[in-house]
Amino acid sequence: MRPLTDSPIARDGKVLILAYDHGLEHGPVDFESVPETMNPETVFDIATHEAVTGFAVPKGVAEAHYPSYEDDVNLVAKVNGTSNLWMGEHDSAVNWSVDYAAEMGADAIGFTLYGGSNHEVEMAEEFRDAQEAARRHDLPVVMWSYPRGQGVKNDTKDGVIAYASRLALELGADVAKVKYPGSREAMEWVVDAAAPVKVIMSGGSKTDDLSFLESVEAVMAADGAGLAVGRNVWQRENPEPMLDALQRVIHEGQSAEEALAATA
Ligand code: FBP
Repeated sequence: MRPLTDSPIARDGKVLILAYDHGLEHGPVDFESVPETMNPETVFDIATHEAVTGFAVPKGVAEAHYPSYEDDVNLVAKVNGTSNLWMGEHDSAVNWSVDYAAEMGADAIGFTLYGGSNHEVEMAEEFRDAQEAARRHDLPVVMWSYPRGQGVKNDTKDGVIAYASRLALELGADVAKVKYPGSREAMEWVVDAAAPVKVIMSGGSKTDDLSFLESVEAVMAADGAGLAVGRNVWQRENPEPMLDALQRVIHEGQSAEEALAATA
């Protein structure tokens, strides 16, 4: 494991990654509610908010826009990803080498692993190559650890999510990004299962301000390290108040209600 103390993707041990790989993973439909977000520059601008410690994008988006933002955002190179058009068993193509991501100036790499998929074995082997290359470049590794596929009956069950965070530890990630298991108590198990790997919550589809911030508060109370979020930030007409609130909950330890009251 690589301690994150000298990595810009963590601040005082807390992580807030803004994710923008949705054009690849879900397609342009995710940009319909706020059409300006189709333009990656709109979301790069959002990622310059002080609360954000890392910005996760696929290679093509980074090649086109990161050079203009390299002083303002910390790049998390999302090195694998697959479209929603693919209907087979869950899998993800490695479409960005770690060497090239490092050359481009990446501060960390992101890698999806679908534990439980019929492709888990080959994905774990691809993760090995990416993780070892990241070590050679001294880059931390964030695992999007999402159990899915024929081996997984219920991917929202706390035991399955604890297994997901544990896979990140066992395979050599530095940060495990997992789905929220629904309560602080369940999240404690998920965090304990991966220690000392840092565990962060994956944002999910857009919800109302309070319930979203309450889940982030529960993650922090469970000793989680923070959040990786996409739609719950940039699908808001004005994402700034939400990022202000996340700054308060993640970096300043406020409750969801305090943070919302302060940003109202
Ligand atoms: P969200 O906060 O919008 O859920 O983004 C986090 C993320 O992991 C993205 O990096 C990725 O594109 C998406 O979720 C995957 O979502 P899904 O659960 O539909 O595969």
